[in-house]
Amino acid sequence: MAKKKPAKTSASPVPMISAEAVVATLIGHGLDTVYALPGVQNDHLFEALFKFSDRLRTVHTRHEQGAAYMALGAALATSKPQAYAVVPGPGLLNSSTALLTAYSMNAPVLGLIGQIPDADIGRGLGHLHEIRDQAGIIERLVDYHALIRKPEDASRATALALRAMRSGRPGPAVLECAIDVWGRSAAVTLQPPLPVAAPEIDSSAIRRAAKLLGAAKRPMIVCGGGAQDCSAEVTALSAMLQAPVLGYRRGRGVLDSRDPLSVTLPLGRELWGEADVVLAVGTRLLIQMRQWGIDRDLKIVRIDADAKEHARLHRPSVALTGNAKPLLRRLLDELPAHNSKRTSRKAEMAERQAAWRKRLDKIAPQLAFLEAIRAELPEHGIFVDEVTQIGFAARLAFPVYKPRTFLSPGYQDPLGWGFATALGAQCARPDVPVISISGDGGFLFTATEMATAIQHRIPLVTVVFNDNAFGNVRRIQQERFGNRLIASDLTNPDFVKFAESFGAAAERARGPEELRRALRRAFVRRDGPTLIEVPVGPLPSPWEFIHTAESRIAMPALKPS
Ligand SMILES: Cc1ncc(C[n+]2csc(CCOP(=O)(O)OP(=O)(O)O)c2C)c(N)n1
Ligand SMILES: [Mg+2]
Repeated sequence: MAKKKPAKTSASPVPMISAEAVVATLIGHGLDTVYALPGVQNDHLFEALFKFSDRLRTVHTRHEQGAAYMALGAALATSKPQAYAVVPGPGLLNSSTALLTAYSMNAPVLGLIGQIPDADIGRGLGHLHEIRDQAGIIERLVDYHALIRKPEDASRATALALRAMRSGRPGPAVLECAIDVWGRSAAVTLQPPLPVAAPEIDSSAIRRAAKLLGAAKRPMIVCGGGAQDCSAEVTALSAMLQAPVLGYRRGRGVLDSRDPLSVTLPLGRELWGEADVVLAVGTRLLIQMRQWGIDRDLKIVRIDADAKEHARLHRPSVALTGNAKPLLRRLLDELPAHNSKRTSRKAEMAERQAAWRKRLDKIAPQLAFLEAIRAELPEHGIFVDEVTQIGFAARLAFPVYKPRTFLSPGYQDPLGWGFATALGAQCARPDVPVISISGDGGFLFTATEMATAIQHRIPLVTVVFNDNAFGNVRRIQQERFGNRLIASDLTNPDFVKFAESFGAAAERARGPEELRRALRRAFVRRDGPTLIEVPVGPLPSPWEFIHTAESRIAMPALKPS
């Protein structure tokens, strides 16, 4: 999308309604799209969206879940704040899974949620879409929430929400506004973006971290979602320390997979067992600490935007709080003075990677499909993961070359997030191809958003791996519950005909070679969506590579400080 000028921020008050103040403030903060589904409580908001439609695009969806997931996908693909707008009650609840997922992924998504008439909030009169304690429900989902009570407050409330989404630990925020307040007019001063306070960098902690890492014999770096904007810094640190960089799911792509020091599971587990100092960047370290264990020989240097995160499970040797990028830069400046002489580990790592790649042959059918996708998806193309067999394998073995090109849900792992999230990623990044992979189960969660893809000409390529089952559940029932199959077989539509009935391009690909050829055709089609159905049989289990045992002697978790 062409860059548009931000809206002028008025120094002197101008008469406008609350909805106009909110929309103008979004534009003033650089937002260019709102994902939305209208309804009577938000009529004035949509009137304002109409008025500003030359500067803010409204992409309407077929279900509120789709709108919120699209905002999430746009936020993950760009790292910029994104907004969605829905009615109260059912609209809010329909969007709540995506909001929950945005929270668990620290993604800057702003929900604009309607309300019943201002004077009646909390009175239980049974207004259309009224829900008990809507603010209380929202407060359980996001860290920042406000109710706009009058037009004079609307712009500042919006700027405060957008600042909260970028401050400290990033994440979603919600603004509520009542049906009558959206349309109320007053003299409004538009609020320009508010500065985000950065915590001061603790130089002595940086020095301690540099000394620990510099003296380490087997340093290792673990990246989570909080490292996605620090690719250059992590790459430089990895080279300086000859430290392998583990990224699983949210940390993938921070260090290019083509670098032999870039690892995922299960080699990461092996390396965790050998490490003497770990630098953890924007990750909860849950798998490492809970599954792989921690002992006295392992020192941890932790970088996290949230001070509360450091010692939830284990007190680190050095805790650095704040945005990872400036902290890593300071560490890069300090490290050469303390770093040991390092010999290259590239050959050793390449050999170990190859050995693990052989063992991963157990999931060769999934890997063959991933190879076909990687061969056709350009370097900057975005892969959106799902809770499906090909997705589990992708988290382990799909080569990722750039940050923010592998979107994998956080710990919610909500089945059905993929298709709509990918639509949002493609909307926000029309300059690169985006591919969504789903199982037949997950795809049908938001498949009706195919209408959105057609209406807004979103050129997303969607691959549905169809085994006519909640395959993951079915395999567990077969292997661990004596083949007592229940609620895991699925009766599906013809996915090709389904997509075609919306007006999408669609084809069926049998096997990796056909998939590759179908993808080649699909990625050049930029005027609308493509669906490729890939029929598959039962696929081998990836779980032995994910649910692994300890690689260190586990110590009981320390009490949080
Ligand atoms: C919201 C939600 N509901 C249920 C689950 C549990 N679950 C995990 S995988 C799965 C089956 C997935 O089926 P499908 O999308 O067809 O993928 P397959 O395993 O067959 O490849 C289910 C039901 C979940 N992760 N999220
Ligand atoms: Mg399936």
